[in-house]
Amino acid sequence: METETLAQKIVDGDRRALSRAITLVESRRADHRAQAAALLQQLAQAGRQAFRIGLSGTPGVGKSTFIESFGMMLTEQGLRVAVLAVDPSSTRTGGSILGDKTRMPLLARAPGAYIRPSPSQSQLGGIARRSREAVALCEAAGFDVVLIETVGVGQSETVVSEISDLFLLLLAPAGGDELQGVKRGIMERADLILVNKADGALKPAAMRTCADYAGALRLLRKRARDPEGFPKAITVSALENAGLETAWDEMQALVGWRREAGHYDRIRSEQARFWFGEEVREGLLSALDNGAAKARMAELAAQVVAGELTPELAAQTMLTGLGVVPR
Ligand SMILES: Nc1nc2c(ncn2[C@@H]2O[C@H](COP(=O)(O)OP(=O)(O)OP(=O)(O)O)[C@@H](O)[C@H]2O)c(=O)[nH]1
Ligand SMILES: [Mg+2]
Repeated sequence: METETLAQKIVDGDRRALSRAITLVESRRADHRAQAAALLQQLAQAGRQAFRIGLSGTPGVGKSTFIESFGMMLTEQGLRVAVLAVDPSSTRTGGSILGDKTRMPLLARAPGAYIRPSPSQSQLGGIARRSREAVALCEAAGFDVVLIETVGVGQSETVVSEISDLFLLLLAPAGGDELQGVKRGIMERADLILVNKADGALKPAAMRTCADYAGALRLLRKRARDPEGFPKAITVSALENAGLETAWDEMQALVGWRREAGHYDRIRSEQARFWFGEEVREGLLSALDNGAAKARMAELAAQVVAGELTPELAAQTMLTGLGVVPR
């Protein structure tokens, strides 16, 4: 399909065109990459913005349940919601978003919602780019809210927080009073901590965990992007739909403040700059990832091993061949 036609259909809200475009940005083929880049440039002109919400949490914490309940609440308010997943491992079973469609039976059928299954095999760098581009496509398609889910295993949180306006960290009630080994780097990225499962017998533990995290958040270095009182920790129950309105109010309050204070646009610009750099770095690495480049590397490496070339000169020869270092 022509890029212009595809772009127009996406802007008009055609779901099949959107799915097709996401498949396009997931492709590694050079001609697909070129078409994807042209498509995204064209769609950027539409200037549409969604509220991008990143969501992370360890397996079993209730991400799918939360997205189902929270997503339904938003669609019932008339908002259009897209759900994307950043799945850092292809070997993961059970929690894959395909399985998630069955964990989100209501949202999967809601007319205002769109759930995109995550691609199966991939490397993290590739995932980052695809997720970011898929978010841009959903924005152009007119979704009001884009939820980007990832399982909490480390690196994928960086990816998700760098494509989100707001980063949610979902936690489960802890047994004791110890913090759940959440890495400092992840805590520092959180805008709102939701302690889930605050219901039934788990409620007291959830309240304690929430208080512990509220305390831990106060010890973090203050960020320019936050108003007084943020980042904050609150309890929710995705299962019983408790606290979800409050959570949504907090999210809107935070992002509303950031918009007024100029942080919203600044954060988005910084993210764009970050991804530009990543894209260039990734492009340089992928220039090494083909048969001809690998053969040339092997050839030069053999000369280095044989003592015919120094590592420095061999590297320079390689880079000159790639056009990275001038002749
Ligand atoms: N009591 C209680 N249980 C919940 C709540 N939310 C989720 N659960 C349960 O916790 C279990 C895991 O929920 P999921 O939503 O699948 O968790 P997840 O984070 O998506 O898990 P993965 O996809 O494997 O990473 C399920 O048995 C849910 O029913 C809640 O608010 N309260
Ligand atoms: Mg899940």
